[in-house]
Amino acid sequence: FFFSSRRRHTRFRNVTGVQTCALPIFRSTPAADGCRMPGEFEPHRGCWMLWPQRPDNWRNAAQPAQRAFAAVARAIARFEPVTVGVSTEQRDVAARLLGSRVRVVELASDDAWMRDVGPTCVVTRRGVVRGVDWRFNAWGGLDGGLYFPWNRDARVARRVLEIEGLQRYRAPMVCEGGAIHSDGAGTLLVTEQCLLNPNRNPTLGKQRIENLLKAYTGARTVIWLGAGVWADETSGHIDNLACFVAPGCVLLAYEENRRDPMHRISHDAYERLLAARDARGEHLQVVKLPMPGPLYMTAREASGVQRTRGAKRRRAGERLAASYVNFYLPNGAVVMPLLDARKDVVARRILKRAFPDRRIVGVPAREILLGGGNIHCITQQIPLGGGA
Ligand code: KQY
Repeated sequence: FFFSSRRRHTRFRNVTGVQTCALPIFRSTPAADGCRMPGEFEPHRGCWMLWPQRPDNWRNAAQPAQRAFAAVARAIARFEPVTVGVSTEQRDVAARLLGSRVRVVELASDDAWMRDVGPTCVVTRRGVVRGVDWRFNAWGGLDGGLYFPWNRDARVARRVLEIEGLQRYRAPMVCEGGAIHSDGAGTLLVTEQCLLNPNRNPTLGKQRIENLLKAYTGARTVIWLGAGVWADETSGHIDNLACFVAPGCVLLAYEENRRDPMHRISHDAYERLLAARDARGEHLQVVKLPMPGPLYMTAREASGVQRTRGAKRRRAGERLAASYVNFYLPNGAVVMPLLDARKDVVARRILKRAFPDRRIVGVPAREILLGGGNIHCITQQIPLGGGA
C-alpha cells in the first residue's frame, strides 16, 4: 500500500457541518489489493444523490425535477441514510423539499447524476470500503458529450469519499458508475456501445478496457452486451438495460414489439446473456422486464428547457430512453420509476417476484426521465462493508 494508516489524513474542511478529510490516494489497484465490487443488492451504509438545478437540462427552472428527486430521496430515506449534495444557492430550497430525514451537504456539481460522477465502491477481504474515482467526460467529452464544462462533476467522487472518510483509487480510464453492474461475486455486466465508444477511451482496445475494469472492480469475468436502450444519451449504459438480482440472475429490459427498434437490442442482449457464464462458471437466469411506452418528449416539456450552447438540446417528439430496470435497491426495498400507467403494474409485479423480500416502492419519475436518466442514474450506494 501507498500508506498504512487511516489516521494519516492530510487536510480537513467543513461541508455544511460535516468534517471531511482528504485521504492519500492508493497507487495499487483494487484487484491487486484483493477487493471486490459488491452487488447493489448487498447491504448499504447509505445512498448519495445530487440536486438538479441547471435550467438547460431540467424544464421550468428545474422545479418539477427537484420535486421528483426529493420524492426519490425521501422514499430511499425510509430504508437507509441518504445524503444529497447541493449548490450553496440551492441549499435552503433543497433542505425544505428533502425534509429532515435527508442529510444535505454543500457540494458543487455540473448536474445531478450521482451514479456516474460519484465513486464506485469496492470492499477489501476484511470488509473495508474504498472508492474508485473514474475519469469523467460528461458521457463523451467534446465528441457527443452532454454538456460542457464538466470540471465540477469530475471532482464529485473525490469529495464524496472525503466526506465519507473512505480511501480512494484513481482509475486511469473514463467510465461512469451507470456503465457497470456487478454481481458481487466477480462478474461485471457492461455494454460495448458505451465502453468501447471512441468518445470514452479512444486509445484503449477492448482487451485493455476489460483488463482495467477487472483491475478497478476486482471482477474476474466481464459479460459484454451489445447496445444499450434505444435513444439512450449515455451511449447505452448497462444500468438502463440490465442488472443483477443476485449472482446468477439478471433482469433485462425487454421490448416485445418486433417493429420497435428496441426489440432487436433486447433480443441480442437476451441471447448473449443466455450464452454467457459468470465468474463462478454458472449460466445465468434471465428475467424479462417489459418496457414502458414508447414515450416521447412533448412540445410543452421541451419548451420549458432553456436552450444554451453548453448543453444538449431537448426537442419535442424525441424518444425517451425509458426503462424499468433503472431502479434503486436500498436496504429492504426496490425504489422503482413509475413511467407508464399501462405498464407500471406489470413491472411492479415482476420486480416483486424477483425481490420477494423487498418492499416495492414506486415513485413518479417522468421528470427524471426528461433529463436523460432515471432513479438508478441519480443514486449511488455506499456499501456497508464489514471491516474496521
Ligand atoms: O444512465 C445514467 N446512469 C445517467 C444518465 C445521465 C443522463 C445525463 N443527461
